[in-house]
Amino acid sequence: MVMTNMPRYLALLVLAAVMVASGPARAHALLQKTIPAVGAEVSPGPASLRLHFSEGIELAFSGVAIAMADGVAITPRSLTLDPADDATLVVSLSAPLAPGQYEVAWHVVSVDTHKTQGHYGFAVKP
Ligand SMILES: [Cu+2]
Repeated sequence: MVMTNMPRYLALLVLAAVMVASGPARAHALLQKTIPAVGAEVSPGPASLRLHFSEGIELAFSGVAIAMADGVAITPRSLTLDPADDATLVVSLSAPLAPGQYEVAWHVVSVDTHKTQGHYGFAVKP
């Protein structure tokens, strides 16, 4: 009994180890770097935002929402991928952001079809 169950038990252990090793760190698109940076205070206000992820992004299934601290939404002019880097979303704005506190909410689908989402803030100084 013990002998015949051993291989299956080992196989499950190996499978678990593989899943841990190739889990979130490699397989999902995590936000790695943004411009302006997370929590930054910048001046003058940027005319675009850049969000760099750990994996390539499927633009059609990804989105970025920008809102001021009072809840007023900033409608982006366009959302594109950096032509040189499919892991970087570029949010072009109709005008440079005015001074204030901003919250950026993002959701993306990486090229492996996994969904991730998050949010961060930054400020534009007068
Ligand atoms: Cu993934």
